[in-house]
Amino acid sequence: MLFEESFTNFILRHQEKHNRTYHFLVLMDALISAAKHIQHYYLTGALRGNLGLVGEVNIQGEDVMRMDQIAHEITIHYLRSTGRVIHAVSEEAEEIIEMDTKGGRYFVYFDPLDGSSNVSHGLPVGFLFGIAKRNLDGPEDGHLRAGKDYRAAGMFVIPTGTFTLALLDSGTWRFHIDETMNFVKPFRMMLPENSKTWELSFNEANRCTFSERVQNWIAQKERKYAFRYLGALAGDFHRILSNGGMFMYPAIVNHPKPEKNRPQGKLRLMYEAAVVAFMCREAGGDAVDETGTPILEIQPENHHQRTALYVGSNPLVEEIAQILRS
Ligand code: FDP
Repeated sequence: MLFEESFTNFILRHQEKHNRTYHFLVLMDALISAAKHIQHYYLTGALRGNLGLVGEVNIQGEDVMRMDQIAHEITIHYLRSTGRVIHAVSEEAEEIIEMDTKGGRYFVYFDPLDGSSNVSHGLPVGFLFGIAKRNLDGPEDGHLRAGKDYRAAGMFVIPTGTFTLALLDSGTWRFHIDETMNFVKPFRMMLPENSKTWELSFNEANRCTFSERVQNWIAQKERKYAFRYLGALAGDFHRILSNGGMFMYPAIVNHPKPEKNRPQGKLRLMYEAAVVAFMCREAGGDAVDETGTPILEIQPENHHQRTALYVGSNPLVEEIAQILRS
């Protein structure tokens, strides 16, 4: 029989190697429990009629709760129970969620169910999270941290049973769920240098709404790379991490209905863009916004701030960044 190294063992070794406490282990255990719980709901959701829209009634005659709301509540439950989280920011909550403001050590920024257009089809969605740490040596310095100050960031692609975690200065690692529902087999992800497998991932339907220079850049590349788009950032970025290339959600600036323009971009900085940017950097890649500014350098001004995003293999991100900066 073949037994693979478990996630718990992997993190334990990591913490011991760096002389760290076990608090982080407790936090990770909570996030993993939340992800498994969400995955369970997701897998059985269609059967129970729970993947529908708010206002619908399921086959048990209960009001349908939106899957993203369920995922949010599950995550809050597990995070709160750790006693290690000061504040959480969730895509599903307008306000910052206060937890253990005295004893907590971590800030957690998360989107518990990303890629909502896939939900009613039962197709892959993401659970993305970034973790920052309280300033333990002095007065607290605020909860809105730039991605460069994250200690870790990760994503579950639900319900595929894959989990990817990046640890500050220690790489990006992928795990798979085994028959006992444990994440196992750490595998270090590095973006492939050979461009043969590279892909571009973006919503082609939006193409003519991008700035002219972005459209021109795409036109130069379209014969070179395959285009792929699942419509869930975690799933699309999962492919880019393995195959290389670039995921982008550019600013919408040329929409035929100007009120539909999104010059700030669509994705959320703290729990979407900075999370994948952090994982990408630890895997040898990079990420920038519409001005060519590194995503990890952007200091958020509010917790639901949006940004445009270009993330992936260095040569492509560098190329587009130069165009965006010019
Ligand atoms: P969604 O709005 O469907 O929840 O920010 C969320 C996100 O999904 C990403 O996961 C995804 O990459 C993108 O937005 C999809 O947006 P489009 O449907 O506009 O392509």
